[in-house]
Order: sequence, then structure tokens, then C-alpha cells
Amino acid sequence: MKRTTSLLMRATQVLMLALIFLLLNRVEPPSSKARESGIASRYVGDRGIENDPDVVFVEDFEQATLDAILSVWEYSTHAERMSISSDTPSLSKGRQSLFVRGSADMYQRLLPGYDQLYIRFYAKFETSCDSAGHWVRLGGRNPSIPWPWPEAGKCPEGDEHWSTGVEPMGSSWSWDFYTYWMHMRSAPGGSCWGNTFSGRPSPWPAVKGDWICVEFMVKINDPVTSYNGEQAFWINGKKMAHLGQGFPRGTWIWDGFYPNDDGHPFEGFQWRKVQELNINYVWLEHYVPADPTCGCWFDDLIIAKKYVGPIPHPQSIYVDQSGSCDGRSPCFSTIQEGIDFAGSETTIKVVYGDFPEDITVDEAKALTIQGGWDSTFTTQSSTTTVKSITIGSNAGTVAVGNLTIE
Ligand SMILES: [Ca+2]
Repeated sequence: MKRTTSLLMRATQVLMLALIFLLLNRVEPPSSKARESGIASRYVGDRGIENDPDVVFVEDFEQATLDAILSVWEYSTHAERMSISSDTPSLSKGRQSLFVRGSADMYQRLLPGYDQLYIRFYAKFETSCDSAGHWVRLGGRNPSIPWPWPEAGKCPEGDEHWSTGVEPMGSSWSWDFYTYWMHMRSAPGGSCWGNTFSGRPSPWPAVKGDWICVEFMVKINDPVTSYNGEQAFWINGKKMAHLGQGFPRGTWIWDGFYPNDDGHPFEGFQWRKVQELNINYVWLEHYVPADPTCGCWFDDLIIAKKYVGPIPHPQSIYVDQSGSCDGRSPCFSTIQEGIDFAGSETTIKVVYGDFPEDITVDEAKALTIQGGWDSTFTTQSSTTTVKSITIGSNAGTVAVGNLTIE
């Protein structure tokens, strides 16, 4: 009894010291201000998002074979340049992504078509990539056709097609739209190549070698005579650009729009002049003719009628040696895995019993570690024992309960 008491006192002292240390070295978690809450915020790891009433298309690349994945899509080219990869975004529920080396594409109609859609996906470029050509697009064709037909270089007339996407532009690797619509500006010489909207280069470098959450939105003009169409895009959940009737101010220089406060209000998008033209396809394209060895991973693609947003860091994480956590999710069999997976503000609920772990916390997170939960995580009336807890100099705040150090 005496030994148990002294151990508990020692554990208490360690934790008190840790808390004092943390208060002195308090690091604020990353601000979530100005971040929108999307559909994905309700589905940890995108689990179950396919059943959301606002979701219209999901591709997580988790089927057993590439053939099975491609069978879902209406059209694809260069399957020999595609492979299933075990490299996935850190918060993804899955174990597979699609890797594409060189130019290849997949295309799917979204019938009968929509007036507003958001597309969110994760992508990662190889660090060796030099130059991106074109990339993932949403568009409309009237009438719809089961393969991509972009008509590059031709100015759309508003009754047949439009398309837009967000991509790392050329060799500057900066994010911008690449957009074809009926009032697009032509390049010197009269040809219509995709218009850009964020200056050249845009202020937002595209990072290579890391998974990036890309999302863009298109809203079709309605009525068809109006200019009230819009488009916007987000990188890692942060809105970069949003254009619509009257915003932002800027200046056209040939086929590029350069935002600036001294310019004219943007005229808005008249994407179409006939009702039949709407948003009716997704084209997952990796087009790198100038850099044919450039590889790119894709995963966790969602198309929805509302803003999707990045896969959320879970607010609660469950830890149970069996790895079942009574069906709760996300579930880990060690406390350290839970700490590593945790987001900026997370409660880690640990089942009672002995966890012979040396735990390390060294990231700027606000963590609450709760030991002593019963096996169904409904009451917290017992104790969890660990071997040690080490708090690193980068750690944020840590609060603990029902946890002892052996
Ligand atoms: Ca996946």
C-alpha cells in the first residue's frame, strides 16, 4: 500500500511538473478562424461521407485492383501509367491511393448535371516534377458525351461547353484556375487558352512532396442571360480565390485576370446561354507532356453540392489494446499512436488497465488524455497505467486524468 501511494505521489509530481512546464511553454494551437466547416467535418476519415445527401460522387481508390477502380469510371487512358500505392493522406481512412506517372486520365459524367458543385481531393506531386500541364477539371458539355473533349484553343460559345480546374501553373508551380467559358479572353493571336485569375504567377506556390487538399467550386449562372456564375478554390481548407459578379476588383491583361484594388470589379461568369448546359462531368487528368516522368498521387475525391473541406482531425480518439474500442472510431491499440494521430485539439480516451508504453508528446497540440474508461467507453471510473510520459520542448498543452505512471 505504501509503495503504491509513493508511486502515485511520484506520478502526480511528474505530471504536476509537466503541467507547470507546459504552462510556461504554452504554444497556442493553430487558429481555426476563417476556416469553413464543410461536409467532411462530420465524417472522420471520410467514413460514411458517401451516404451524405449532398455528396454526388466518391472515389477513394480502395478497390482491390486497378481494373476494379477504372471500371467505375466511364473512360480512362493509359492505365499502364497508373498503379495502386500504399501512400495515403495522413487522415485518410484508407490504405490505398492512385499513383500516375506521366500523362493519363479518367473521366466520368455526372448526370443529369448540376448547377453548383464542389470537388475536393488530395494530391501529392513528386519532388522531381518540373512542369505540370493540366489537371483535375469540372465541366459541362451539351449534349453530354462519355469521354473528354476539351476543345483546347477554341473559345466556347456558351451553348456547347465550358470547363475549369485548379492546377499548379506551368513551371512556376503556383495555384490558379485554368478556365474556358463563353466570355473568356484570348491570347495574342486570337486563340483561347485557359484563362487564369490570380496573377502570373499567383501568390500561392504549389508544394511538391506533400499531400495537399485541393477543392474548387463552380456555380452556373442562372438565368442563362445573367453573369451571376461564380468559382472559388481552397488549398488545405484555406480559401485562396473567389470570383463572381462584382468581385474581386482587378485588371485583364490578355487572357489573365490580375486582382488589384485599383482595377474594375470582375464582371462575373456567364458560363452558359442555354439551360441545357450545366455541370455534367469530372475529368481526373494528370497531363504532363513537357515532363513525362512527373508522378502524382490522388486520393479521397469527393464531389458534392456543398463545401466539403479537408478530412477533419478527430475531436476524440479511442485507445484499447484489442484495437476494437467497442466499434468507436478512430481506434488505436497504443496511446502513442493516438497522440501521433491527434489534431490540434483532441481528447484521447484510453481504456483502463496497463499500457507498458513510454509515451512522448512533442507536438504543438492541445491534448487531453483520459485513462480509466470501461471497455464500452461509457464510464471513466478506473485507472490506466503507463511506464512513462516525456514532454518535449515543442509540446502544446496536455491535461491528464485517471492516468498513473508505474
Ligand atoms: Ca484511399
